[in-house]
Amino acid sequence: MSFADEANSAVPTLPSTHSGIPTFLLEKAQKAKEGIFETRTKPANERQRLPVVPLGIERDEFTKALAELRGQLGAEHVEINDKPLKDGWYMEHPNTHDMMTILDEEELVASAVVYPGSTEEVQQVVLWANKYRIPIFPISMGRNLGYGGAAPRVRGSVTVDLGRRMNQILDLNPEDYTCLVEPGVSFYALYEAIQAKGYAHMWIDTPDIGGGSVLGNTIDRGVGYTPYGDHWACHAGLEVVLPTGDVIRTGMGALPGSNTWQTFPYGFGPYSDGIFSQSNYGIVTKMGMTLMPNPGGYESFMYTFPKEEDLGPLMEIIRPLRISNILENVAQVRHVIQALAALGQPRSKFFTGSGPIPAEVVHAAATTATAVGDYTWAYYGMAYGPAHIRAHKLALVDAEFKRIPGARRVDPATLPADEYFWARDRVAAGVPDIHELRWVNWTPNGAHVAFSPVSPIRAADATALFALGKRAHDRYGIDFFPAFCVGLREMHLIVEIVFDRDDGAARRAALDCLRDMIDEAAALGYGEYRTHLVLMDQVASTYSWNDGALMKFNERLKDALDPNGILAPGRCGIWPKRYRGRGWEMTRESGHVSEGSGVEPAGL
Ligand code: EUG
Repeated sequence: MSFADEANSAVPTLPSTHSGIPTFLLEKAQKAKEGIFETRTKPANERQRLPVVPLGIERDEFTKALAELRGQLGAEHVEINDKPLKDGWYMEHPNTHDMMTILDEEELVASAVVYPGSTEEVQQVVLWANKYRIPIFPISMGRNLGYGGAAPRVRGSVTVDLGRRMNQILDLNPEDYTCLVEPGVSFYALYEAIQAKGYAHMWIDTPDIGGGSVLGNTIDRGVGYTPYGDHWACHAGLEVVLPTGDVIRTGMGALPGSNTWQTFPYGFGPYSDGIFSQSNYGIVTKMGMTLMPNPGGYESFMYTFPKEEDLGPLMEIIRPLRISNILENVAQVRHVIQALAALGQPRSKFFTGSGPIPAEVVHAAATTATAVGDYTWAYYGMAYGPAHIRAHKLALVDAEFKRIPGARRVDPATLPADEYFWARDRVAAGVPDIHELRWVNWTPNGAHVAFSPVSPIRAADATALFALGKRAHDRYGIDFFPAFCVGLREMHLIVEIVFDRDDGAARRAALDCLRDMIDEAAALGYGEYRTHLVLMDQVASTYSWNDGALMKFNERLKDALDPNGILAPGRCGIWPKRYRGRGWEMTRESGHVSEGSGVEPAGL
């Protein structure tokens, strides 16, 4: 299929596929797709490195093992990854590799993909992996874009795509405001199910784009933008298949017949849920999630601040307002360059030179090309509740924000319907969107990988991280897109580097820039809340207090729970015993190869 044909082919919809777009977003998605394929020049892939077989098993043995698994799950539920790698786009993403590759595209690839249909079948896959010592890598839906997508960390792992056949909302409780979901339920699908039931009194919380798995995003500790924005904090209860094939339910789920699984997260005894987030200690097959009551009204607001130096004073104003809940949601403080990028136009429309787009060009383009006009920082927030309650909070916010000279409240009535503001408005009201995708068009074949450090909400931290990021981006000639997502007492600075994934030099520059930022941030005492597969070893190594005591503890857990080291080896920097000391860590020095020098023999 040519790019033009691909651009015009229909976007899959819900409910015909679990990963589809809701019909209310179909037109937007179709437009987004056209924009993406218009800027695509990357030629179709022809595989150079076949067959892919994970280290530690001979090809014949691997083939035999897959045949056995076909017998167990059904032949149609086991696929070998030996075809050309197809990147697709957000709504039609691959489960075979990272479509936003920052390495050689055949580096982070699966050998095969399997589709279990139940918790029992997940157990079977796990037992099979133990029998043959085959690394498996579970994904919910594979939309962890910017952090590795669907790709496994160990080349040739068998990807366990949970979402394709396990995508039911098992419970949606309008009295307790809770739900119980399987891995294949997206934010789009959960939103649609709630609307279809007429449960207007319940809101979900969604990330910027709603195609991701609710369960997957939450166990990766993702963030959304309502008062329920800390997804992990809002979950209640897990069902987990352990790496040895046992299955457990956490919290109240451990008590047979309990009706409290989704309403009390802790149960009795050690709170074990934590070890199943950002780890490789188990495969989560069910998750409870709490839902927010419809607050009975809401109102988005946007303030702009003229100068780069306003960032520090703004953070000092935000902190007490946020901690005391006058600012009620996870807000974003974004740089004006992102307003340009959010137009969905390539950067070449504004600037055709090399190196970072100059500040004057950004400010001039913001003046002429956007409805909001020029500024340096924008705060996007929302007030919740009936009008009289909102009015009180908004008045406090207005008085505080206007202490910054030149602060401007943007009147939403002046903004056209497709202005980025309205995407923030919907997302902060729990309505999933796809608007945020627009900035991938900044470069041809646009891909993105995130640098995501956390810090307190303070002037000194915001300015230190901003300066650090700016310096690193300038060093590599990359445009700098900083967005501060303000939690309750901390903020996640999200810096997405957008690069042409068909350009080896651009990929390399992005990777070097990310590695610099991680090291420089750690030297100042900052760490990342989440990271891309390729950066996990480096980020894990920065959490090194007391001679790496935390990683030693993580490794003890890994050895106890996964003695054969089959589950997602290397995920979050945690390597099983069989892999340790064999050069599997991927660092700047190691040359960015996703394989080490073999594994300890199985000794079957
Ligand atoms: C974004 C936010 C994130 C993240 C990656 C991307 C949003 C980009 C708050 O967490 O991890 C606009």
